Parts: sequence; structure tokens; C-alpha cells
Amino acid sequence: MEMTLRWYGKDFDTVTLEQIRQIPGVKGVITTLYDTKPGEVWSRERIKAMKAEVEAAGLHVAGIESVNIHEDIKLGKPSREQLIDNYIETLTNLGEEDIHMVCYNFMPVFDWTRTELARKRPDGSTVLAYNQAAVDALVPEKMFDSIAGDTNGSLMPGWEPDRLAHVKELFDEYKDITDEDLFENLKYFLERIMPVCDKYDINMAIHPDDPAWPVFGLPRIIINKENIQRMMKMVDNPHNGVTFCSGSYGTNLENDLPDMIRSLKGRIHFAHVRNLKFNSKDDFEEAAHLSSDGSFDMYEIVKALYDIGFTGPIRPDHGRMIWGEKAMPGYGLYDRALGAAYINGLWEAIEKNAKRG
Ligand SMILES: [Mn+2]
Repeated sequence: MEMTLRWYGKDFDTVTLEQIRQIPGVKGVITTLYDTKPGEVWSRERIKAMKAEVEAAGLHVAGIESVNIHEDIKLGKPSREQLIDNYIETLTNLGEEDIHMVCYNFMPVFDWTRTELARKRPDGSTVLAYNQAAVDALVPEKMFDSIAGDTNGSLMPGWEPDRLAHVKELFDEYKDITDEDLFENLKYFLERIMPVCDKYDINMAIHPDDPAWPVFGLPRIIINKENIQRMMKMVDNPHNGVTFCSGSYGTNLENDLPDMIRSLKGRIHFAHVRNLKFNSKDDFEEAAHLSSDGSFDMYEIVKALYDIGFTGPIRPDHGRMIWGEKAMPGYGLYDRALGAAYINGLWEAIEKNAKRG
């Protein structure tokens, strides 16, 4: 594995490349062109400039999170032809610039759902949290208003204003779309892009839906072992792979995370490792990465990744807001740096034990 940190670019992130460079063991960043819109072609020049900036700081671009998928592709509308052509052009430009991992998701309308962005924990840290009763009581298009005050001035990924302006229309368009339709539309997209992925050795890594069940009546398919195996088989190409995100699959306590990892040997191209603390089945909050602070056995998760021979980029995921830091919720420096150090420690111990036999 290669330890990385997500970085949104200097115009959007409170964390600098110089700070990331000083986290022990972090050599790469996972970044994006945060001001591009879904469906837009990423120019070779902009990708080259992004790479040069990261490399000037002594780091490298370990992959992209994300190249977002236009809703028309998920909906299977005729306009998807041009939009997929554009996506292929973006992949070509990334491949030409020697970038080989692209994270994306296929979630209708919302990238992710939380009901609080700054729930206070007993130690005074604040974290993102989810409560099902609060979601059930929400009108979807009002969700953003209800929590917008907690973003610390950041533009939250997946909640861009122009997307939000169309939430109501989007809900109408998804009214008759079933899980089966969504699988079909995903298959169509993947079959179109696989040739360019083969040509440039680009690993596509689908991020699970978060939370891992349908919200607001929208279809959601990347939620459990059965569905992800179906997706791997329906386009059986090693470049069709996954981002294994423990915090997203883990929202459903029925998902056995180490078992899922083992079942995806050779198809995990990127890993997000984080812990959640469940207060009940319907209420969870993001904990520190340390096993004892939450509900997951992080040792078993990292051990499963080690055992399948995972070599891709890995990153600590959302961190708590601690030590007075003001940053995009989940994406401060301090707690993610602690997470990276902890995961590195687990990996070192697992590796040394394995080599000792
Ligand atoms: Mn994730």
C-alpha cells in the first residue's frame, strides 16, 4: 500500500502540500480539479499543472478523487453518449499524464448524506454524524439548509450550489429508475470506458454509496458484497474495481468488512480506512481511527488488505475536528494525520509479524 492524503487543491483546501509532506510515510496525494463540473473535459494542460504543483512540494499524484459522473449517464439519457465521450477524453488526458487511478461514484443526486457536520463528542472534538429519524423527517432539498451553518465556509464535495439548485427536478427524473436500471446504466458506462482504461492502465475505483442503503427513496446499488460482486462480474475486467471505504460499507452493520475485502482480491484499487461509532443501528458518528474509539476492528480491516496483497493508495478518511482547527468538516489536517500514523503502525506490525512467520 501507499499512504496518501486527500487534497482539494490550494484554492479550496485549508491544508497545504507542505503540511502533508511532513506526515510520516505520506508520499502521495489524492486530488482533483475541484472547480470542474461533471461532464466537462479535463484538459491536458490543467492536469499537467496540477501534477507539477504537487511534485514541486515533494509529493506525487497517487490518483484522482473524483472524476464525477454526470447525472444523465446515471439516468441513461440519450445525452450520455457525448458525456461518456467527454469522460473518455478526460481519462485519456489523465493517462497521458501518467495517472492511473480514478475514484468515482454512481450515487443518484447526493454524493453522501449526513445529518450533522459538527456533532460534539465527550472529548470536545466535533464529527460528522447520521441519524435515520432526522433523515426521515427531512425534505431532501432542505437538507443542505439545515446543516449549511456547520461547513466552516467550505464548499462540500457533492453539494455544489448548481447541483442543489436542481435537486427537485433530479428527484422527478429518478422517479421511475430502479436498481436494475442503475446497474444497466453503470454497465453501459463501464463497457464504453474500459478500452481507454486498458490502453492507459487506468484503474477505475467505484466508491460505495454512503450510507449503504437507499435514502429519500432513491435507488442505490453499491452497498453490499452481493451487489459489488455482481458489478465485478458484469464487466469482468481488472480495471473495473472498487474503492474500499470502510466508513461507507460499514454504515450497514450487516456488512462484514474484512470478509468483503477478502472477496475483492485484485479488484481493490484504492482504500479509505476509517472508523464509525454506532450509538444504535440508526445513529452513528465518525470516530477517531483507533479501534477502541469506535465500533470497527481496524486491525482486522488493515490485516485483510495486507492479506490480499493490496498495493494501491490508501488514505485515512474523514477525521474529527480537534485542537481548534477550522477546516472542511472531515478534512482537517490533525486528525487525518493521526489516522495516517495509526494505519501505518498497524501495517508495519502486520507486515513484520507476517515476515517472521
Ligand atoms: Mn470514503
